[in-house]
Formats: sequence, C-alpha cells, structure tokens
Amino acid sequence: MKIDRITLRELRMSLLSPFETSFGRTTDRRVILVEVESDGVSGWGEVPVKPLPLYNEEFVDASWFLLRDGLAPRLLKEPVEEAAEVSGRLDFIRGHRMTRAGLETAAWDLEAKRLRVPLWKHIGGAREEIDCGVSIGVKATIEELIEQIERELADGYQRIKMKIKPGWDVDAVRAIRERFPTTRLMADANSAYSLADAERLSALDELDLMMIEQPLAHDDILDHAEFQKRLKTPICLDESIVTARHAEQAIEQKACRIINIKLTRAGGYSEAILMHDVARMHHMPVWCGGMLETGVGRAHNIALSTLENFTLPGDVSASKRYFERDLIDPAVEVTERGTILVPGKPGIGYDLDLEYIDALTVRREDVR
Ligand code: OSB
Ligand code: MG
Repeated sequence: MKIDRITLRELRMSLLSPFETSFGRTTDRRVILVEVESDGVSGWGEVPVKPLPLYNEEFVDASWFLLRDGLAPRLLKEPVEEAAEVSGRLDFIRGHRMTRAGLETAAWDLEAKRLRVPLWKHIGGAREEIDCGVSIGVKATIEELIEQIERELADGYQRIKMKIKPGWDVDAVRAIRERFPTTRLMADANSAYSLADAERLSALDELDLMMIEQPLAHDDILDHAEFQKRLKTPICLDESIVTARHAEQAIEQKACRIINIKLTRAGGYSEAILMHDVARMHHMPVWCGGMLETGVGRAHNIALSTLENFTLPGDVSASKRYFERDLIDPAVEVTERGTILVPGKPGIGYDLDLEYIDALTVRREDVR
C-alpha cells in the first residue's frame, strides 16, 4: 500500500474527573491522533504520552516533533507492503515507542480496512468479548474511594485496581479489602518505591491481592526479582516491559508472574504480539493496560485484548468513565457482566466523529 498522506492532529480533551497516580495528577489530555491515508482509506492511531516525561521518557512536544520531522517522512519515503513492516521501519529511533505506536497502529487499522476485515481478526484474535476491570486513582479520602468502587462494581466491572503511593498504601488497601472482602483487587504503584520499602509493603501479602503492579523503578528488573522472592503476592510489570526481550528477561529472572501489556508502550502491534507470545510460551498470563485513551486508542486496546493469552481482566473500560463525549461512534460500552463486545466492522470497528475531532483540534500538520 502506498501511503499518500499522514495527518497529525493535537486535540485537547478534559477528563470527567482528575486521575491521580504516584507521579502526578491528570485533569485533561493533550491527545495526538495520527491518520495514515492510502487510496482514500484512512487508518487511525493515538499517541497517549503525557505533556511531561513522567510515565516514561516520552512527552507530547517530543512526540509531535519526532512524528513530523522523523517518523512520518521515513514512512512516506518508500512504499510499505504491509503493516507488519512498519515497526521495523521506525526502529531507527531509540525508545519513544508510544510515539511510534501512533503510526504503527494506524497502519494496521488501514490495512484491515483495505482488506475489509475487523482488525482483531486480522491480528489473530480469539475472543468476541473481553473482560474489563477499572483503574482508580488516588483519592482524597477512603470514603471517596469506596464510593467510586461501589459505582464501578454496580456497573459490572470484574476487578478493581487502586493506585498506591507512599502515604496511601497498606492502610488504604486494607480499608478497601475490609469493605470489599471478595472483590478481585490489585494495586499499582507506578514505580513509587524502592527495595527499602519491601518489608513494609509485604504487609500487602495478607490482603489477598491479585497482583501488585510495578512497585519499583521502571528500569530495574533485578530489584523486582529480589522483591518477588520475598513477596507471596504476584508482581505484575508495566513500565519495565518495553520489548518482548524485556518480557523474556523478566520471566527468566522471575521478576514478575504477570505482565501488563500496553499496545503503545510496546510500540504497536508487532512488538505487543511478540510480548504476548513470549508470555504465553512461559504460561504467564497477561492483560491489557490503558493510558486514559480516547476512543481511538481504546478501540485498538480492545482489538489487542482479543488475543488468546489476555486471560485476566484489563484496564480497558467504557468511554463514559473518561469523557463526556468520545471521538468514536458508538462510544465504547460495557455490558452488565463487565465485558466489552468486540465490534464486527472493518479496522478498529468504530466510526470516527470527524466533526467533533475537528472541533477539538488545536494543531494539525499534513505530511506528504
Ligand atoms: O500505570 O497503568 C498505569 C494511566 C496513565 C498512566 C499509567 C497508568 C494509567 C492507568 C489508567 O492505570 C488505565 C486506564 O484507565 O486507561
Ligand atoms: Mg501501571
């Protein structure tokens, strides 16, 4: 397929409620959408990086610059035979995988639309319904957190993830476990701790958590291995697993027992599928993480979640938890049994609300 045009858009979107993690508070998003066009058909991707390098090294202005001046021109230089080539073509850039994923995932959407097949089938997905959990930020009070958990459970969600950070950890999790004795519960620290905290955090072992996500440094697989030795609760890695090779190394080192795969953290489908395959080979379950995506990124996360080894409920949930109005039509909805029914239309399977996208766009660049 010859790519005729790549359009970059930056949109501003406010979140319905602020989302707080150990690295900061998000009240609105600067969203980069990538549109890749060939013969009048468009594929779409989203770059869910933050305005500052807080989750990983990436940030919005760097992504925009890299897409406009480095990545999009490289992709336009020579024809791309298939979407599976795009990842390798963009690999000349070190890191910045979420930025690359904007283009890579758009190319997969485009290819599936040209073939008139749903993207999830095109990548070999094996289920038509995916299990959903929710990720809940740090709250001002335990009461506030309890109220939100009650609402999410009433909506059908199958597991609750709460964010923890120093000052909001063992006691907060204990209070939630006492109030919800049988709920599937887990905690995500986003690298807020070091091995010095391991003994204190081991108190979490009494609270029957499904897993503790990324307690230690983003780049420290060895410390996680040491912590996992002392901890009964499974460690799940998020930030530390950027490539399939990292997944292999973490598994070899016994640094985790579960992996959160984020499609964009991996740089797109090619690497995310490799990660999934590595984990499956080692009988390690995975689930799909989120980055507060709009409907575009969310639709891609749904497609990825249909692969066989995504056996645990992910952080992929309904549009209305994040935005008053989403960029896609219909919005992503969750059934009362806490699942998303995977769409049957070609590509990502949802229509784009182009008028609304235009209305929210604050900058746009066409690269040819
Ligand atoms: O660590 O999983 C994370 C959001 C932004 C950055 C990192 C993370 C998250 C979430 C939210 O947990 C997941 C979602 O609801 O999209
Ligand atoms: Mg996480």
